[in-house]
Amino acid sequence: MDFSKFSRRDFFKLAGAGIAASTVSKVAMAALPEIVSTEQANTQAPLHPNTGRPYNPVVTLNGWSLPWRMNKGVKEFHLVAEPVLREMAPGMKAHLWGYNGQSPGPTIEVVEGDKVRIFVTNRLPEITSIHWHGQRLPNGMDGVSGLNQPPIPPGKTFMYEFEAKRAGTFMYHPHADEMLQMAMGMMGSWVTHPKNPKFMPVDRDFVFLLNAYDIDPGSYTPKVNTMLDFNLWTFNSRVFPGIEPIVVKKNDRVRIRVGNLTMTSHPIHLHGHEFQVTGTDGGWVPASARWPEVTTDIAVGQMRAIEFIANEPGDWAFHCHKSHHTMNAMGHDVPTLLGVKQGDLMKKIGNLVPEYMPMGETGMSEMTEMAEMMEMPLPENTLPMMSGKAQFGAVEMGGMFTTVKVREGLARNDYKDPGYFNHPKGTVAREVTNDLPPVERSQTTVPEGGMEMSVRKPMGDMKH
Ligand SMILES: [Cu+2]
Repeated sequence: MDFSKFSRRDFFKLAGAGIAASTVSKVAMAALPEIVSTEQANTQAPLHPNTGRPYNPVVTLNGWSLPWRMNKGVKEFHLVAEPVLREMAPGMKAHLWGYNGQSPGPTIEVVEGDKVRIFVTNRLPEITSIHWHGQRLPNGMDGVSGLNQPPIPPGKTFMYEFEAKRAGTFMYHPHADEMLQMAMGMMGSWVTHPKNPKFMPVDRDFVFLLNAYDIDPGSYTPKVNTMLDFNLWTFNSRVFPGIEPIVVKKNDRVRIRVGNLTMTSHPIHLHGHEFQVTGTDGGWVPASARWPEVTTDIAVGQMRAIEFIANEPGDWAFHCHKSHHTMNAMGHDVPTLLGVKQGDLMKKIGNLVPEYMPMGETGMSEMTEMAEMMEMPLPENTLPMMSGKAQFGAVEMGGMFTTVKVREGLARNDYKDPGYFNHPKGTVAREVTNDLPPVERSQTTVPEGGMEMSVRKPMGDMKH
């Protein structure tokens, strides 16, 4: 296993930090799996297993997979619940809670039938627990604090043990002070690979979570009581243009697994290809029960795996189709002034209300330009509402938006951003000019003396 990219902190260092010291004796601490954590927010290379049974690893979008150790046939992981600093896109960082240095926490990958032991150390200022969303397990391992277990107090380490009985896509999240802890970013993906690596094979397998935050412009910490009016709609706690592209080789069979831990549904839409939903919360969908889609709605608490053959080269948009979810923080009380001549009205109001920002006269795109022209300063730690540039100009997106980049001839393990798509000549929409192909005009002519037509009026025989 390649640990070199992670910052390693052994348990004795943690004990030095004061929290773990009270929990278990040094002897017991030394017996726990090493804590591996990262501060990086970019997509890490897949973790190819070199212990345990073989499988084809997933790639976590803007995330990583947690290394484990084998202990007498049991796969042991160590999760640490703790405050983290997450870069949501260059220019904005958030104070979140997560696991092992990041939000979301690392992806946990196991194989169907694996015996799994997960140590959970609580470095939060309050109790927590972990629920293993979607799994078959003993009732006492389900993680609902109060119902299935006592909560994990701050500073303590608990142990979960179960067999990964069913292959599929799962999630993990706290089930103690759940609203607050999930609003703060505590969640992660879990993939149980099939026992037989030849079962439903794909060339590239991606996973990420849909999550959402309410962070006021100019601030760093999410508001935790928000129910619907979130202002940052994220893939794995990242917003466009901070979300990395999903890079695939032409003709690859691609799987993308998505779990939704927000408070609303997200119609996830892929451009340029049709896909099938091959996995749901309950497992794999038999081939005879799948149908083609270009958008699939993922409800709250659901997981979906979609699959397609990436046979159309290009930079294809992949996003939530709720248009507010492809925007970054904006005031929802922005007045609509489409068609209103604003002149220097804005400047005048701006003198009275410094943060006043109406919708533009011809649309919102204008606002981006206006803000740039007037050099309207954004508050500190705040991303533009719509941003991102590509080869043809501003993309004017934010939030839950990225691209699937399909390219010929990539190496099997190459996930690097290949840059912009090089369009074949004549395949880009363009302005109409004089070099249009000649029009074939109809040869029909009107006979001399005009044409006789009979017209039948609807309800013509009614007398008035
Ligand atoms: Cu959405």
